[in-house]
Amino acid sequence: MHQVVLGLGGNMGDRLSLLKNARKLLTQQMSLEKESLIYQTAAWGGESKTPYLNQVLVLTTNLDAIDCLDFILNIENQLGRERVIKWGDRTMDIDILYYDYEIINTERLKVPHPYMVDRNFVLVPLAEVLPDFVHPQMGKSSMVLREECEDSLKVKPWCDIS
Ligand code: PH2
Ligand code: MG
Ligand code: MG
Repeated sequence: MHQVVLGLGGNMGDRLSLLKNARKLLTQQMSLEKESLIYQTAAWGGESKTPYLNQVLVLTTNLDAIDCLDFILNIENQLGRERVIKWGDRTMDIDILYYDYEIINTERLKVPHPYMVDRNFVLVPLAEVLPDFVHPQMGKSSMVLREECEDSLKVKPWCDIS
């Protein structure tokens, strides 16, 4: 079994239902171990003024990393994802933050997610669910990464999923 940590987010459509649907589709092939609260966050990077809902899930799966990626891309497509511009508005983005303790550096897949350490909308929910997990490249826990992050965008709890 592998532990995979996913960052979910979207800022178009019925954001809450889309997060719930993503979770439902993910758990068809993976089992859910932990989920963060859902946070409302200002759009990071790009030009968008539309706020996101973001959440981090911890799952276990038998899929290897590249099969996880294909599975996730398929779910994004099912949930209406269209890739128009980088960091543009989207219904659902699912990023692999961590896959076990692996470092993966291929053209298709980079793990840990290269931008995660710059983003409060990832680090706040991550520190909630895996405070002590150490980033394999940075050598720092989620809590330390969150404290050191210079991102000033607000990340506010939105609601519990239950
Ligand atoms: N995703 C992006 C770009 N900007 N901003 C927030 N708040 N949340 C996101 O998930 C997000 C973003 C590209 O993946
Ligand atoms: Mg992303
Ligand atoms: Mg993505």
